[in-house]
Amino acid sequence: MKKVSLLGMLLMTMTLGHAQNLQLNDREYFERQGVNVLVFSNSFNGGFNDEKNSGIEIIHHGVRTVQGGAVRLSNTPEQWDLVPKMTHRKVDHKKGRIEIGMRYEDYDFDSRVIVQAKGKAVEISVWLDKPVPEKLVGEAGFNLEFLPSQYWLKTFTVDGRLGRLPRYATSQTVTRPNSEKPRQFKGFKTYDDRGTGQFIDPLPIETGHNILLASDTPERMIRITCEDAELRLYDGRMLAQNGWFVLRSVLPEGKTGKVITWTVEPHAIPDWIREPNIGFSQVGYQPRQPKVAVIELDKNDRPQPQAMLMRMNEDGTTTEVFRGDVKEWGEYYKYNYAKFDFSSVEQKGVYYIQYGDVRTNNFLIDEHVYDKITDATTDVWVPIHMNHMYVTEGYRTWHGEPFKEGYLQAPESDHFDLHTQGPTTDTKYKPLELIPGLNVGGYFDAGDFDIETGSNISVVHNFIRTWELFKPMRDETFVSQQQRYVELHRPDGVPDVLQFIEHGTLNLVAQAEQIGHMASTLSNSVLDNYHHLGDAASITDGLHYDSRLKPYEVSADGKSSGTPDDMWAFTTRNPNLDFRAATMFAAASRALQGYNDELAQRALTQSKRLMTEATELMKGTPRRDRGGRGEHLGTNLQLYAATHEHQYLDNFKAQIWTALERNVNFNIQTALDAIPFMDEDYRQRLVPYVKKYAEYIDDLDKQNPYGLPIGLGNWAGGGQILSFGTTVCFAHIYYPDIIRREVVYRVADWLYGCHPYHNYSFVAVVGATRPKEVFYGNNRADFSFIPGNVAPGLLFRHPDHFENYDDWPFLWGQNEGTIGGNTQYIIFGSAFKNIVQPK
Ligand SMILES: [Ca+2]
Ligand SMILES: [Ca+2]
Ligand SMILES: [Ca+2]
Repeated sequence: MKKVSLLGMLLMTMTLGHAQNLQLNDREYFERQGVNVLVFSNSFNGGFNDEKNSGIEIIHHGVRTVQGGAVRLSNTPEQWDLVPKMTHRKVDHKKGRIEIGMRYEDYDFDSRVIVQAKGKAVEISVWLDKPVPEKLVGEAGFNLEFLPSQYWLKTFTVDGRLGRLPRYATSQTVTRPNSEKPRQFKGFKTYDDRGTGQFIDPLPIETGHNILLASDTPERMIRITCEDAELRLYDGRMLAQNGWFVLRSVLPEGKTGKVITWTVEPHAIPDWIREPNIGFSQVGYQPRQPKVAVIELDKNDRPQPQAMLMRMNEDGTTTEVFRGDVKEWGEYYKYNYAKFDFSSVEQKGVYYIQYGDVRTNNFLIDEHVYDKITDATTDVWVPIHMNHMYVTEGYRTWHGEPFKEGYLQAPESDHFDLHTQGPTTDTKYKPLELIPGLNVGGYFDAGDFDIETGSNISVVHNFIRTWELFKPMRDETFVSQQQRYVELHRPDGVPDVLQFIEHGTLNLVAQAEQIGHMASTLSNSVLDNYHHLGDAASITDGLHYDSRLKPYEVSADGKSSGTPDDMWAFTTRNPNLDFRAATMFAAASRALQGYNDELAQRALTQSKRLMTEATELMKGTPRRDRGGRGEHLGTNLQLYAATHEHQYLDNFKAQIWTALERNVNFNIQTALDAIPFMDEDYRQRLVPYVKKYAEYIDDLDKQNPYGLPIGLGNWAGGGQILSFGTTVCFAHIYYPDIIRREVVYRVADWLYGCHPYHNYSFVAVVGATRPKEVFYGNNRADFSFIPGNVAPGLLFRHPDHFENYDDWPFLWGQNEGTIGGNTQYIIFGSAFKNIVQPK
C-alpha cells in the first residue's frame, strides 16, 4: 500500500465529507453522488403547457423522479392548467443558491423561489413582494410532483403516521362551484361538468409537517419538512391519468416576504454508482455486420478492461467465445462511454454480453434477424390508426367506427392542439354547419384522434414511396370501405399498402372536393374530449349537434343531440398545403391506377385544380415563404414522376445544384430520389455532394459515441434519426463506394437498443428480446403499447440528461408514436431490408 501522510488522509476525509453535501456545480444544478437537484434548468413552455418536464426537478440515482416544483394554482395541476412564466433566474455560485422569478400574467401575480444548498438538503423558500391576489387566496401554493410509477406501492410516514402510496388513484374528492376554479389555459376547460356547474377538487391523502416518502426504498427516499405551513399530499391521477403525486403548501393570505420554507433532503446511497448501460441491438446481428456495444458509464465508474461474448449452447451450458478490449470513447454529457467490438464473432447462435457483473439479455446472430422489422407496424399499428372504420383483431375490438356524425365548419377560434381558424372560414359553409362527406378514410394523428392534414399527406406519400420502390405484396389486413370494417390478420387478396394509400387518399380527396381546398386539421371542438383515452368511437355521441336542444338532450327521432361534441374542420386556406396535397394526389392517382380507378381519377382532378389555384394564390409571395427550403424541389420531382411532364423535371434541374450548394444535408435525399429519372451524367455530378455527406457522417463519430445525429429538442430526435437512416440507405444503394455499408447498420442498432439511458428497443415488439413496454399510444392509460409503434426515443433534459421512461407512458416527447413517424419507419425499414437481406 502506498504510504499516505496524516495530512493527506485528513485532506481526503475533508474532501469526502465535502463531496457528500449538495454542491452547486458548473452546470448550474445542485449535486452530490446519486442526487441532482435542478432548478428551472427546464422552464414551463407555452406550447402544450404543463408537460411534466419543468420547474424544480430531482434526478435521483439516475432517474428523474421529481419535477414541477413551482408556485401553482391548484392542488393537482393538469396539463392545461396555467403554468408560471419564468421572469428571471439568478445563479449565485458564491452563496450556493438559485433564485427564480415566476409570473402568472392572467392574475398579475408574481412570486420568487430561492433554492439554497444546506448540507445534504436544499432549502426551498417562497417569497412574495405583494400578497397573494384575492382571487387566488387558498388556491396558490408551492407544489412539488413525484413520479407515480416510481413511488406507488412505496411506504411513507407523515408526522409518524404510516401509509403506502396507491398503485391506482382511489383517494377522495369534493366538488366546488366552477366560479372558484382558477382559469385554465386560454379559458379552455378540461372537464365536462354534466350541467352541475361544479368542478372536481381532490382531497389530500395525508397532511402534516414532516414527511418521509419511500421509507422502504433507499434510492427513492426523500424527506420534506416544513414548519411554517402544512404539507399536503395529493394524488394527481384523480383528475387525469397522467397526473403525478403532488406535495404542496398553500401560500398564506395577506403576507409578504419569505412566506413558506421547505427543507427537501433526497437520500443518497453511500458511494452509489449507476449500473452500466450496455447498448446493443436487441433484434440481434447478421453474421458479417459490425457488432459494437456502446457501454454507458457513471462518471465515478471505471471501465472494465475487457468484456466477453458468451454463447448459449443447446445443452444448457454457456461458452465464452470471445474476449475483447473495452475501448474508452470519452465523455458525452453526464456519462462516460466505452465500446466493445465483437464483430469477429460470425457464427450463428444465441449470445449475451458479459461485462463485469453485468450480463445482458440474450440476442441472436443470424442472417435473418431483420426479416420481420416492419411487420408489426404494417400489420398492426397502421390499421389500428385507420379512422372512420371499425377495427378488430381476434377477440378484441380496438375501436368502433368513430365520428359518425361527421364534421362541422369550425368557427373562428384558437385551438389547444396548436391550430387556429380565422379570421374567415374560406368556405361556403356557415360556422358550425355540417360539411358533408368528411367522415371517410384518414389516419389518427398519433396518441390523439385528429386528422392532421399535413401529416396525412406525408403518410400517403410514404406509402406510395414504399409501394413504388419496394412493391410489398404483404396481405395481412382485411379492409372493407363499404362495411367500414378492418380486421387484422385476415388476408383479403389486396396488398395492404395499396389499401393504406386508398384509405389516406379517401379523406384527403373528400376534403378537397367538399371544402374546395385542404383543411388544416379535422379535430376536436372541445378540450374535454381531446384528452380522450379509450375507444375512439366514444369520443363523440355519434349524433348531430343541434343547438336548439338543451345540453345532453337527444331529439325525438334519436338523430341529434344538444351536446356540443361534434368534431370541427379547420378550413383557413393555406396554398402551401394545397400545393403539397396536389403533388400527393398526382402520385396517388398513379399508384391507385388499376386498383381503384374511380378514386385515382378523383385524385387527379383535384391535383390539377389545386395546383392551378395554389400557384395563382402564391403569386407575389416571395419564394422563401412558399413552403420552406427544398419543398419545391421535392414537389417538382413528384410531379414529374406522376405526370412525366418535362417542365417539372426542368424546374428540378434548375434548382437542385444551388440547393445542394446551400445545404447538402438538407437536400441530399431529394437529389437521391431523382436518380431513377436522371441519366448517368446526373449521377456523376452528384458524387462530390455525396462525398461531402460522407464527411458529415464521419464527423458524427467524433460528436457522440453512437455516430448519429442525436436531437436535443423538446420532442426526442427519433424522426431525425429515421430520416438520416433513410438517406444513408439510399445513398449506399446508389453510391456503395462512398457511403459504406457499416453506416447503414448504425440507425438499426440505435433503434433496437444501442442508445443512452437504457438498452430497450424503441420499436414495440419486432423480434427484439427486450422491446420497450410502455408507449404514449391511445391505450397509454393501460401502461401498454400498440405493436409496431416507434418511440421518439431519448428526450434531452437540460443541461445534461437523456431520458426514456419505460414505466410511465405519458410524456409524449419520448414515448408517442405518430402516423408520420411510423410510416417513415416503414420506409427506413424497407430500404434497410432491401440492402441487408440475403438475396
Ligand atoms: Ca394531433
Ligand atoms: Ca389486404
Ligand atoms: Ca355529436
